[in-house]
Parts: sequence; structure tokens; C-alpha cells
Amino acid sequence: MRNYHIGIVLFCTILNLSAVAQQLSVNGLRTEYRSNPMGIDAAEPRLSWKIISSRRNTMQTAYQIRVGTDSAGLSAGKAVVWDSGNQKSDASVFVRYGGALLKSGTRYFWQVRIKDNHGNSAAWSTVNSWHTGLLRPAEWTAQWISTSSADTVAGPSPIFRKVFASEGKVKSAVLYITAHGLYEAQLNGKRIGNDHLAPGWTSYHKRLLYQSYEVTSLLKEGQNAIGFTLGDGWYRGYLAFDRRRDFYGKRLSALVQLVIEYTNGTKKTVNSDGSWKYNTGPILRSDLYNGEIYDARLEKGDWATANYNDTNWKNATTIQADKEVLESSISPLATKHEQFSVLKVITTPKGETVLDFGQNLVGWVSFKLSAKAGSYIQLEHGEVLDKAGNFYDANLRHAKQHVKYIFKGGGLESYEPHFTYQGFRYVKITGDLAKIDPSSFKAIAVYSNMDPTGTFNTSNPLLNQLQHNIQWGQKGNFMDVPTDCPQRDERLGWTGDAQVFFRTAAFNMDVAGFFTKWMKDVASDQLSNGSIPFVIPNVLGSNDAGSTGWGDVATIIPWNMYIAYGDKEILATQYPSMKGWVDFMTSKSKDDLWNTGFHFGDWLFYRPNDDNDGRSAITDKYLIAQAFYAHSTQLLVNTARVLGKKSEEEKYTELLDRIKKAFLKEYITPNGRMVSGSQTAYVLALNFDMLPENLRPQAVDFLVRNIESYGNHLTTGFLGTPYLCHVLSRFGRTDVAYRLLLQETYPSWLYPVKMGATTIWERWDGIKQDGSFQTTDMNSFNHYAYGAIGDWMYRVMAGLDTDESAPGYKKITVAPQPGGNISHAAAELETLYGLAVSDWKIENGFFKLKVVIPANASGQIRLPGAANASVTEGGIALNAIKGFGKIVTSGKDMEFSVGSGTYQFEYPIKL
Ligand code: RAM
Repeated sequence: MRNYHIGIVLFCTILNLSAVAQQLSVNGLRTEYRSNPMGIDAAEPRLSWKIISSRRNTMQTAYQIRVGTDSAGLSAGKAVVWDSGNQKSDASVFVRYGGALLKSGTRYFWQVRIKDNHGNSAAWSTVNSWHTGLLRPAEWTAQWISTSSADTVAGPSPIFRKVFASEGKVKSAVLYITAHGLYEAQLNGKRIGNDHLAPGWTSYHKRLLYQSYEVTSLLKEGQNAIGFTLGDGWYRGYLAFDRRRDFYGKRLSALVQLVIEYTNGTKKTVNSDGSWKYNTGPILRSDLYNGEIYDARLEKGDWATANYNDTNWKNATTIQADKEVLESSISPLATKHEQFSVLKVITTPKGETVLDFGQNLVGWVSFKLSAKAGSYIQLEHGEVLDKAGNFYDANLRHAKQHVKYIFKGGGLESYEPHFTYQGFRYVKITGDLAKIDPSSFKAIAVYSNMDPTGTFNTSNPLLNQLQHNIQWGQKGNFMDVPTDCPQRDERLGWTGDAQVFFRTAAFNMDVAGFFTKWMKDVASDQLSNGSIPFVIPNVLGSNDAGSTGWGDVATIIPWNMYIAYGDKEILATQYPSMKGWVDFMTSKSKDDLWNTGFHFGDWLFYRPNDDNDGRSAITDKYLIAQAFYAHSTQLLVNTARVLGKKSEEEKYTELLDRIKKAFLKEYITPNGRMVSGSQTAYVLALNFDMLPENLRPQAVDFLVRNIESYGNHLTTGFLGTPYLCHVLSRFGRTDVAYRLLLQETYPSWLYPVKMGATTIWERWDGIKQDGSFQTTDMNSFNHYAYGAIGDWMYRVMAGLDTDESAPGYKKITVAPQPGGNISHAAAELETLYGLAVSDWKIENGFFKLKVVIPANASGQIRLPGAANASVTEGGIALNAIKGFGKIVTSGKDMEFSVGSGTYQFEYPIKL
């Protein structure tokens, strides 16, 4: 009885405590966007946290951060290297570390506590950490090692090993590693980390990233062995479309430094040097485009363990290579994600055996099979079947995407490729296997390890499939750099594609680190005259640069990073690059008109045979150039304002004014018609505010008439498409935007969906209505550019957005625009402040909207068609609830501000 009583008391106490704890707490700690990052090189890392509160209208009023080098000590308030003290501030993202200079190779622990506007104090958060990399090139004591000079041509992947002793109790062991080529490392036979295609892709001679891995748990007392395998990768494998290889060099090499710290304060460093041994192993060939040949008979057993006998191995050669270009990795590398089983095994009309995984994905196939020694299986990867149902890979151009495995025999063999990846849904099997058991194969999706942040959902299954396709286009093409396509002999960081898709990408996943890294690459490959190469890293050449809509990546992505994450630092970092691009356009202009140079124009726009009736979809390339020239200048002006660069803000504002005047003079008649009557021409002019106010309504009419003249079809290409629906909504024609979105016939977003697409296609008609294909020269079935409509679906249809004056969702706008007979749309986004939701449905004549605003953020709500409606929240009349801002009507809608919390609005709908 007594025990029972104590139990109840305890239970109640715990309940009570957790009730208090729930009232206000802090979680989701991040350093430079990441949780517990290893090897960062920021001098003053920026710290962010999320606030959890059970009360509405919660704002942080003060914070205190403490940082120490000992986790346990820190929680006890000891070993503190920096204490921010109590700071009266609502800043909960990007708060800079303000302590003493950080040391290299050191783990810093931190925690935060806060106070809120309701008088609550949160307890200290759990401890998070960051670890600093090798901050100075001189700290790299390791030497670059390679095979002997005779082995510099494409051939078997070399493997390297080194045995070393570790004695004493290890406090921490960190491996710093990078390569010319790709590497996979092991310690005592165990793979280090989950990353693939490391060290990623940068312009290697300018910036080479190294990774830092915590390997303490893999070390053991006594003898240890470390080893790694090298592959050609981007460094010296095939790259781009001219069957070129060895782009960055001919010789594979690696730089490895293992630093072990013992609890007694001593340190031991194991460096790559001439004492390492090397050999070749089972990987006979491995190439990003062409696949892999693996002969299991050549496996070297436990080659990365201490007891392995390496007497026949050769000594590594040390080589001279630059260490000044080393920088710490700041973006997530590629890792394995979803797995797919075989949906069905197809015998095609030609008699081929083909596995269908049901999803066009990027990664590779793993299998577990047995066969006799020397027999083989070959996997050929393709995205689609042809009209007759046969395996099709002609659109891969020269990229083979073949994986060949030669069995060693004697039991079940497990395999997956190493330094290659494939874009595929279908896999044709050839070789010696008599029978195929589908359960032996799995397709594994591989992409940059970005956290999913957004979901979008509607009552319309076709739109849900479109969203699915957009997400898979993103997954497949975010492979360390944003690639245009993941399958043919291209897979390049096309700048135009990346800029059109950025906002959509930032809804679907946390792309902050990914783009911070890639924008540095943009700046480092920018030409000295300010021009931006078509692809980054630039593997095409310095003449392949300067196209409008592509070069504007330099301004568009940094600005939109600022909008999506509230990150001012990216603006400061990229500012010289942004300015360089605008100045380049100015240098190529005459009388403020930029009408020179090569441009891709409105790439892959709809090309109907309609020149004879004068409403062609072609848009003058220089008109486009002038519009983007203005847009980039506008973004530069905005950036100068945010960064407090007054005189530059003024200078570029004046330039912008002149650019717009030149545009009007050259491309618009006094009555407001444009020299190109295409949708893209009107869309760009309206979106970038190129027209004076009085000419805008008429331009919108021209645009709508054009759309209607094509039977409610879009005709836009890469540059017009992202803004098309936004322009229509901005000027009150969301109804037309819905007609376009829901259009199921070609050209439209849903046409590929109706044709069974599971990703976004490069062209509106990659597969034509009669089932035949577009040209083999350029027909990717996994290309994210047209997926840029996702941004409109999140921001307008579901209505979830950030207020640009308080970017990064500090102030959230919720302004859904229902239409198109859709009865439900919902967007959820994990912002830096926490989860934000806009979820509406129309049910029994009522409009029901669920809104979630995270703590320390606020919201501005616009209820569509609610101007004169009696609105309730949680069943209570709106005006009886405290905490909302002034309720105003705006046209047919009702608007007011809210604080953080979860809300359920409801009112009879009259749309
Ligand atoms: C092709 C691709 C790519 C595009 C360039 C201009 O390589 O379609 O996406 O950006 O052309």
C-alpha cells in the first residue's frame, strides 16, 4: 500500500515536472545549420535553436549561451570558454559565438537557456557540440600519397593501408581525409562514415574539401589498421559530353591524417606518407557515367585489418600537391536513402529480362546472389521503356551506366557499386545467371544528405504525384552539386536550372549547407570579368559563360537564401560575386541596353507550328537578357540595403532605373505591346516590374489571352515557367493559374504525370502523345527545372510563405488561394524556428484552415473570401479571442496578425 502511495506521488511529481518543462524548452540546436558538426572552419560559428512552448504568442525575450570544451563540465557550469551572459534579445537563429579564438581540432560543447514574454524561463538545453577542423594549412602534417607513377591511367582502383599502434585510453580520434579522386576509408575493416562520393565535387584546384570523421569507437588498444580505396570520380573520370576525362589531373592520390588524443593528454598522429602500402583490388573500373566492373575473385579479404599480410604490396609514393586549397566540408555529402524492391520482372518483346523498380531514381542496385566463380552478371540501367516495351537507353548518349560483377563463387555474395551512380527505373540483366529472383535486388537512392523540411499535399491525386515527381527530381539531382540530369554524359551544375528551382528546393529539403557550398564554387569559378560559367564547377571552358538567366544564379540564389533562411552572411560572402555579375552585364551593354552575347533564352519552351498566325511562343533573347539584367540589379540593390552599403545601393538604384527605361524604349510600344508577344515576355516584364503601373493591367490581359489562345496551355521554357503562375496570382488571375496547373494535355505539368512519369522531365514532351521519344540528343527524364511550379504550390495554393521584411520565417504569411475545384491543400515546413503549417479544406460549405506558427515567430493571416464572414477560431468567434492583431478587410479577404501557436479557423465560404 505504502509503495503504491509513493508510486502515485512520484508519478504526479513527474507529471508536474514535465508539465513545467513542457511550458518552455529549447531543442533543435544547430551550429552553422548542422547538429553536432565535425570539422567546421567558421571563426565565429553561428548558433541556432528552436523554442518549444505550450502557450500561444510566445517570443523569446532573452537568451544565455555557454560554451565549453568538456561536455559533463559544461552541464555543471564548469570549463566554460564563453558565456554570453543574459542577452535581452529575440534572436534564436544565427547567434555568433563570441568567445576566444577557436583552436583547431577541438570539440566545443554548448547549450542555451532562454526566457520568454510570459515570464517563463527554460532550463538549460541539452548539450550540442561542434568540432573544429584543421584551421591552418600548416597543420596538415600528412603527405599526399599515390601509387607509383606507372599507374596513372584509368585502371583498377588502388587500395592503401597502414598499420599503427595505439596505446592508452583514447579520449578522441578524428580522421581528416581528402583525395584527388574519390575515396572510401576503413579503420580495422569497418567503413568510416556513411558518406559516398567523398570528398564531393568542387573546382578542385581552387577549393578542395576535406572531411573530418569521429572514429574513436573504431580504434582499439594495440595494433590497428587504416585503409582506403580510390576511384576516378569527377577528378579524372569521364566528365561532360565530349568523352573527355582527366579533367583535373591524371593521378589519384589522398591526404590522410588521423589524430588520436589520449585521456592522459598525449596525442598521436598517423599521417599518410611513404610508409603506407598499396595494391589493387577487385574494382577493375569505376566511372561516374559508365558504371563499374568488379571482379570478386580479386578481393583482398581483410586488407584493412592489422593482421593482414601485405608483404607483396608496394610502397606508396609521396607527391607534391597543394594544401593551401583545402577547406573544411560544409555541406552534407551523398548518403544512401530510400530502398526499392523490384516491382516486377519484365520479359520485353525483344526477350530482354528487365527489373522494374517502379520509380525513376538515382543511386545504384545492390544484390545478394550466388553463382560459380568466374561467371558474371551485368546490370544495364535505363529510365524508360520504349513504345514497344523494350529496354531503352539511347537518351544516355555516351554514358553507359553498366555494372558488371564477376563472381568469386562459394556462397552468397553481396555487392553494391562504389565510385559511380546511375539514373534509372529499369535494369536490364545480362550474364550467366539462369534464373532471376527479384528479391535478390534492391535499388538504393543516393543523394546529398539533406533533411526533408517540407510536405505538400492536396485533394487532387495528380497534383500529389506532381509533388512526388518534383521531390524525386530534387533527390536525383542534388548529388553534391545541383545537376541538370543524373543519367546521361552530362550531370553538370547548370546554373540556370539551379536558380529556377532554388525556392522549391528550399521548401522540400534543408538546402542551406548544400547551396552555401555551391555558391562558393560559383564565386570561385566566376571569370575575372565577372561573367558566370554555364556550369559550376566549370568544366566547359571560359567561353561557355555569360548567358542571361544562367549567370543570374549569382544574385538569385544568395538573395533567396536570405529570404528562405534569413541568412545575412551568405549575402555578405557572395556580395562581390553578385556585384561582379551585374558589372559584367553593364560592361557588355550600350546605353544601358544589354543586347550582346550568346544566350540560351527561354530554353526548351513549347515549339508549336504556329508561326503563321503570329502568336509564336518564341521570346526575343535580348528582351530576356534586359529583364534579367534588371532583376539581378534589383537584387543587388536589395542586398546592398540589407548590408548597409548606402552608396552602392544608390548607385545601383540609378542603374536599375536606366535599365528599365532602356527596356521600355527598346521592347515596348508606347501603348504597351511587347516586341515578343509570348507568355514568357509578359511574365518576365510583369514579374520584374519592367512596366510602369499603367501598362500592367493590359499586359496581364495580353498574357491571359495568349494562354487562352493556346487552349489554356503554357508555352514557357526554363526562364518563364517559374514565374508564370506567380505573375497570374499577383495580378488577380489565380483562376488562370489553376487552369494551367490542372491542364492534363501537352504542354503542361500534368501531361508527364498522365504519361506515368515519376520524376520531372527535361522537356514538356520527353515522351510524345504517340509514345515516341524526343530526340536522343537531349531528353532527360529526371530534370528538376520545370518542377519550379512547386514554389507556387507551397506559397500560393497552400499559402505558406515568409514575409520578406522578416525573412527566414521570422514572420510567416499564411494566405491560401483556393481554386480549381480543389477541396484541400496543405503545406508543412520545418523552418529554423520550428514547424509552420498552412492546411486548408473546403467542407460542407465551410472553409477550414489550420495554421501553425512556431514559437519566436509571428504570423500574418489572410483568410480568402472572409471579408464579411463570421469567422471562428477553435469554435470561438474571432473577435472574442485576445492576441490577434487588428482585423482588417482587404478586398474579399480578411487579414490580421497572430503570434505563435496552433489555430483552427472556420467560416462559411463564398469564393
Ligand atoms: C542542357 C540541359 C540543361 C540546360 C542547358 C542549357 O544541357 O537542358 O538543363 O541548362 O542545356
